[in-house]
Amino acid sequence: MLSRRAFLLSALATSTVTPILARAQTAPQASSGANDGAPTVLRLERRSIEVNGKPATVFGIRQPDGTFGIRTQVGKRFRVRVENRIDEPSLIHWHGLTPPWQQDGVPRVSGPPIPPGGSADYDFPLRFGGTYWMHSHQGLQEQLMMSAPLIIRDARDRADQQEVVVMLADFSFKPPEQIFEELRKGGGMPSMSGAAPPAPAAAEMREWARAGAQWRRCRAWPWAAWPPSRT
Ligand SMILES: [Cu+2]
Repeated sequence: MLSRRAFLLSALATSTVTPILARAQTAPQASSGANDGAPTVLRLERRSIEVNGKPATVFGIRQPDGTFGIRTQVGKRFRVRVENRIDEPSLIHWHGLTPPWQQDGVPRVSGPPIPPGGSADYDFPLRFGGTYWMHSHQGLQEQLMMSAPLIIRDARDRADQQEVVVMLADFSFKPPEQIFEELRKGGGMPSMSGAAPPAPAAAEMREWARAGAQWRRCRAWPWAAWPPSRT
């Protein structure tokens, strides 16, 4: 049994899973992304997708025009307003960016979550380019796809090349709370003999749960080490 992290990494490495969230655009698009004028609005909302012919309701982070996430560039400010349009609190972490800690989007560390119907404003300089992502740090919302691309272009990008952003996510019709509870109880895959020692991945997941699963996993991504210092 693979841990979620291992699955994600293997999916990224082999691309053997079907991308269920993909957008393709030709770079660059001057009208998209954060800017120095009015804030870019990101709406946290529920949306419907289809997986293997069956409908499912998941979360999404989209601009009012339907754009998933943000594309912007080094040198601009990350001026964003997050509107919570779901019926539960949420807070979005800008994975890979280096905001002031109060804008880092970790509930009860950076600040309180955004209540249903509320909003939060973000404003900080973008110093590094990269292919990042944004995701909820509230409960198990990220497991229900409360995530989106976060693309910061820099001078090395070439405007004459097509840019395609593909974001992969694993999905289950089983509610994430149920999956988490099964992992917490030691529900590894039973062995052929029936002795059912816990699989290493399940043991690893339980360890993460004890230590704060989301934060640990978030920090474990390789690009979390870049840039090397935080402001
Ligand atoms: Cu993260």
